[in-house]
Amino acid sequence: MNRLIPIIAAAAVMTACSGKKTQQETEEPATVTPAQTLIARLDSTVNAGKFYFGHHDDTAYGHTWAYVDGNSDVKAVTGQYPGMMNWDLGLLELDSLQNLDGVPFEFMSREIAAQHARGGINGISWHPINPVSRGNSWDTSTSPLHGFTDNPAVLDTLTAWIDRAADFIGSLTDSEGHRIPVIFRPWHENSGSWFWWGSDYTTPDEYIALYRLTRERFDAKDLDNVVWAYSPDKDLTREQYLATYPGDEYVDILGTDIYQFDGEEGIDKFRERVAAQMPFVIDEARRRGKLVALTETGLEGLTVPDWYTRVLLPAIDGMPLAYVCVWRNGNESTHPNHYYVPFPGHPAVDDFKKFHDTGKALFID
Ligand code: BMA
Repeated sequence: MNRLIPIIAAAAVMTACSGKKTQQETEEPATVTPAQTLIARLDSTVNAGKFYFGHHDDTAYGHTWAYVDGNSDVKAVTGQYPGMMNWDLGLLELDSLQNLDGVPFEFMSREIAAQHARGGINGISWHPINPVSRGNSWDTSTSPLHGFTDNPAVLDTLTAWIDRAADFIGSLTDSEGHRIPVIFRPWHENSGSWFWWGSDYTTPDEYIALYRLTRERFDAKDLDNVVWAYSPDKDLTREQYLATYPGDEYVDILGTDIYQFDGEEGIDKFRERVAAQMPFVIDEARRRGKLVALTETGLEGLTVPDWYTRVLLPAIDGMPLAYVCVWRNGNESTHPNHYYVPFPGHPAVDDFKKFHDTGKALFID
């Protein structure tokens, strides 16, 4: 990656490029935002040949527990928390106190601060309801985005929801009141057609307008702690990937969600998918001075016990990824097979420890 400009210098260069007075002329220290600090950290991680290992809802609940202070399935197995935790804003748009998976937003704020305090990083995704049908993100019975910029009912609703998301993210502060940087990854997997913002329900221009509206509303509130990720799904050509790209001024991380399916039999397909897509994403990121991430991956139920070292690590070997995030460990009471990291007693424990011990994936105490 050629993003090695020290961040202070980068801030000074940006000031200079914007035609404003330079640091020397004004003798004011250049302001380094929390977002720039996080980007610089991710850069140096990539340059060291490592990536943050991420897990969704890591400290909220695991396979056999929920809301137990300090608990984490990743920690129970490896002794450390994942270097990255992901959280989801779904239902924040309705001012709900809990997200779509029951995680209280107050708990989320505290855990984001705790993860930041221990030196880890946080990501935020968002599964909002369909603004017209009021069904969930997967309700594609109506296509709210068709013509939405000229439809005040939809535009106003989305704008209000985006503002709520911005207010929440802007409220994330550490013990000294400083904003905590987060990776925000709205409108993900848009190349598929399972969400109402998916490709069958929007034109590329409408998708880009939605993503840009989101960023513009955040910027209007002067949020300086957001690193923006773009993450379409698998099986795309470079042209398809770029067709809905919001633009270099809107995006910091070029990502892709690629899961493995079908246990042992699906390994080759997963490898092929990663090998077909990540190289052009990496190439585009390099040319644009952006970071790259495998924004979601995993094998549900870990039916291949050595998946982490036999499949995942070789698939991404040598790729300059800032992070690799796997999805949640649903509770066995409601989601018995919906987990992506092993928990104590699971056959994949030894391999996951090996994955941890390679030192390539960053975990945190
Ligand atoms: C999906 C599943 C769902 C969950 C959703 C949002 O992949 O885990 O059970 O509600 O993500 O977190």
